[in-house]
Amino acid sequence: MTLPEPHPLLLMAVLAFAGTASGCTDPPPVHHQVDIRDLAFDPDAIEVEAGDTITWINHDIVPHTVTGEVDGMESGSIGSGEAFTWVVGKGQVLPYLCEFHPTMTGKVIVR
Ligand SMILES: [Cu+2]
Repeated sequence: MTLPEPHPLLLMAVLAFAGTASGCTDPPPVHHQVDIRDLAFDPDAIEVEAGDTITWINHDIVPHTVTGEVDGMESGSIGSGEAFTWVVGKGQVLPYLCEFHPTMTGKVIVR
């Protein structure tokens, strides 16, 4: 005698439950993107989790920087068409600016 195949819907319910049960583990890191365009960061404020990564892409013809006060949040000059990626550390609100154009400001909000 063979066991009947489990109903596909039942299988999905079991998998969904297993997914909820393991919900206590940290979610996988998310990759975020900030576009630098027309002398501005877009979005200028971004909400992330520690461990996520953020890539700033410079779409302008002039170089920019991403300069913050926390470790490693210093891109140096990002030329036209270039990008800078940073792994989010701990902190609450991480303001940053462009050293070449200090009126260009943004902030990373770590949830
Ligand atoms: Cu700039």
